[in-house]
Parts: sequence; structure tokens; C-alpha cells
Amino acid sequence: MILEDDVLHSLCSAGNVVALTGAGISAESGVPTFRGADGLWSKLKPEELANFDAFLRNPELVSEWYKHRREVTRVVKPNAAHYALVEMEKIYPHFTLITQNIDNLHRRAGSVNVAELHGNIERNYCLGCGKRYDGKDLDDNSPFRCSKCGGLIRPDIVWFGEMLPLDQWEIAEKASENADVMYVIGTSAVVYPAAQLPMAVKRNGGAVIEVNIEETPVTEFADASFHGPASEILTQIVEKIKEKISEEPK
Ligand code: BV8
Ligand code: ZN
Repeated sequence: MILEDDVLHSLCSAGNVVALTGAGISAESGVPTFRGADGLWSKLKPEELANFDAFLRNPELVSEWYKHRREVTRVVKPNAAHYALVEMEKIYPHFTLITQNIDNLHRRAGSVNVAELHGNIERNYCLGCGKRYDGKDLDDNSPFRCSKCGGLIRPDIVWFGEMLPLDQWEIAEKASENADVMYVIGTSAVVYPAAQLPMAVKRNGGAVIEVNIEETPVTEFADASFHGPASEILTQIVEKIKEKISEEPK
């Protein structure tokens, strides 16, 4: 990976730094992505599963799908890319991690300042009374009925056509508007409104650094695009930043 001096300098001197992650950062942990060749949605159609109407039409099917995905995310582990972002949070004065992922791997790796735009697969709530349920409380029956009111329990995840959690979105928007640098990692950048954040950074004069195994709509306006597995690329970037910072006179 070639990290030009001017890019490295901008990465080292950045004060406000943001990372936007998608399913690709968890791919090397063994969590299937959505749109890749072996992606979740190559077999199933999102409209059949990741939306509220589908859930009301067939709560068993959708509940089982999320139960299966919870089981997958529990056995996998964060990979070097997640840990590289934990390191970044220590290096940079202000670091905000914005994730589209629902797999909880960033928090399990140790990231603290995390905005979860699309929810979290371990969180669930009752449609009837709002009672909250942890994923582990649900795993022996589906569809999941509320013990308090008998209502249907759904995952606390943002489905297509649903609003993103306002508090998380506001954190993400504000961090992106003030960012000196945004790392865009492992996302196909096709799902809105998350996909508009890199352009917001660019518009406000920040640098956009893409890490992906293939080109995406971000590639054409990124200040630098590194094509390769996030675990390798991010580990190398963090090492080079640490090296450069250690050379600087105290
Ligand atoms: C909303 C939760 C508004 C469920 C998800 C037409 C045009 C534009 C927009 C729209 C439109 N029609 C509808 C919309 C809006 C819609 C949208 O954007 N649709 C898209 C598909 C066209 N958005 C919404 O509905 C959002 N809500 O807009 O509400 C509103 C306004 C008023 C009132 C009410 C509502 C809600 C969006 C959230 C949907 N929920 N998931 C679940 O997960 O089960 S989206 C789903 O896609 C995931 O959350 C995921 O995070 C997200 C994005 O996918 P990626 O993370 O990018 O994953 P993907 O597989 O696509 O890509 C992986 C990438 O990693 C690839 O690039 C690959 O190359 C790379 N990679 C792989 N391995 C590696 C790697 N990179 C590095 N290293 C590796 N090793
Ligand atoms: Zn209830």
C-alpha cells in the first residue's frame, strides 16, 4: 500500500476524524455482507425481510432470520480492522465511529464513541408496549411475544423506509460536517442517508479516505482509495501514522 506523504501528513495532522463503516469491515470476521457475491441478499430479497410490512406479513420468517444473524454475530470475533479503529480512537483528539452495521463488533473490540445508524441486532422491543428485550431473552421461541402484553417483539434495527434514530443521525451529521478526515471503510455506499455522509465531509473541506476491496461511488471523489482487505489496509495506516507521530519533535 502506497501512502503518499501529503496524504499521510493530512492523516497525522487531523484533529476531527470520523470513520464510516459498512458490512465489509466485518466480512473478515465471518459476518456475511449484503450485496457481495455471497451476500445475504443474493439469496434473500431485502424487501422480503428487512422491512416492517414483511415483518407484519410473516413475523416467524423475519424473526427467524434475525435469530440466525444473532447466532452468527455471537460466534464471530472482531478482526484487525475493528481493532485498528480502536487504536485510531486513542490516537486522534476527536474520533467518531459511525457504523451502518448492526453486529456489535465495534463495541466488542473496544470502540467507545460509536454512532449506530441502523440499530443493533441484540436490542429488541415490543410493538405493543415498548418493553425492551435483549436478543438472548428471545432465542427459544419465535415469533417473539411480549411477556407483559403479548405484543409482537421486533429487532431494534432500522428497516428500509424507516427513519434512522435521530440522536445517532445527529451525532453522525455533526461529526461529518466538522471532519478534517473521514475514513470510509467496507461500504458499497448505496444506502441512504448514510451514503451521503462522505460527500458532506468533502463539501466542508475534509479529506475522504476510502478502504474497500472494490470501487464504489465514493471512489471517484475520494482523496485516496486503498483497495484491499480492511484488516491489512487499516493496520498499515495506523502503523504509519504512529511512526510519523513518533518521529515528530516533542
Ligand atoms: C430512509 C438494517 C427515509 C436491516 C439496513 C432510491 C434512491 C435513494 C434512496 C432510496 C431509494 N429508495 C429508497 C431509498 C431509501 C433507502 C435506500 O437507501 N435504499 C437504497 C438500497 C436504494 N433508505 C432507507 O430506507 C433508509 N430510511 O431513507 O428513511 C424516511 C424519510 C421520511 C420518513 C420515513 C422514512 C433506511 C436504510 C437502512 C436500511 N437498513 N439494514 C438489516 O441489516 O437487516 S441497510 C443494510 O445496508 C445494512 O444496514 C448495511 O449496513 C447497509 C449498507 O450496506 P453495506 O454495509 O455497504 O454492505 P454491502 O454488502 O452493501 O457492501 C459491503 C462492502 O464492503 C462492499 O463495497 C465490499 O466491496 C466491501 N468489502 C467486502 N469485504 C471487504 C470489503 N471492504 C474491505 N475489506 C473487506 N474485507
Ligand atoms: Zn409488550
